Amino acid sequence: MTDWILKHASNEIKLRLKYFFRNYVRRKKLKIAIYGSPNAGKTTLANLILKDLINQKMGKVSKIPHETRKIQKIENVKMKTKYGNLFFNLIDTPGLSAEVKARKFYKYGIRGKKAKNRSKEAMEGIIESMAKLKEMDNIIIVMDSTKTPLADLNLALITNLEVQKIPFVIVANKIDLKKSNVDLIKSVFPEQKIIPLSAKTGENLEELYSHLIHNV
Ligand SMILES: Nc1nc2c(ncn2[C@@H]2O[C@H](COP(=O)(O)OP(=O)(O)OP(=O)(O)O)[C@@H](O)[C@H]2O)c(=O)[nH]1
Ligand SMILES: [Mg+2]
Repeated sequence: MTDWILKHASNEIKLRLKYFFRNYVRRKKLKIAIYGSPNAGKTTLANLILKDLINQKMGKVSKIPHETRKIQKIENVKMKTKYGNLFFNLIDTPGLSAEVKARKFYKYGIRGKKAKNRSKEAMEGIIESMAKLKEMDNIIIVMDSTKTPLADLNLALITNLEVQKIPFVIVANKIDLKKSNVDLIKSVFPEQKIIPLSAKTGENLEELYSHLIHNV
């Protein structure tokens, strides 16, 4: 029966069945997590999605890196689609970096014990995020399209996801800025699905939704 459906049903029917199965048969909630470099705009994107879908907020946004230092989660986010409702837990994670030196924060006026604590908390959060990667069903990798995508742990993250067979999509964020260079990200990751987007203005959010609807 399942084989017959897979062979003959249209994509629309397959998606309707998938959503029906997810919502009424399978109890486990889908986990969609946002990963990426510090300051890439992960929390801004999470806030945008949550505001749009359920009028909630994920957390604080700041120009100071490592603002998010603990994994944050909003459960039971509902996205209405023409195939049925898509329910998921949205997870925001600390910005990934191989090391977080306390002096990184000096230029933002954070010094001494405060800077040391911030760097310790950030490292703990990064380790926890990497350990939890395997629990996620789908990942949105946010990259700052005004910066080189080769910095930080983007490559390690993508390799890790490929090895663990966890589906992901790359969001090239901050396309509202003049310096944005989405082509650079495309040239570094030619095989990957890349969605240009502005988490600040909401530009192209629909493409991310469409990707999630068809791929989660
Ligand atoms: N112009 C512009 N600024 C953005 C955009 N997205 C985020 N920002 C800014 O980038 C900075 C970092 O945003 P966050 O959402 O805190 O970034 P994050 O990835 O969560 O950072 P960490 O939690 O520190 O890892 C803030 O000053 C945001 O206002 C965008 O699409 N366009
Ligand atoms: Mg954040």
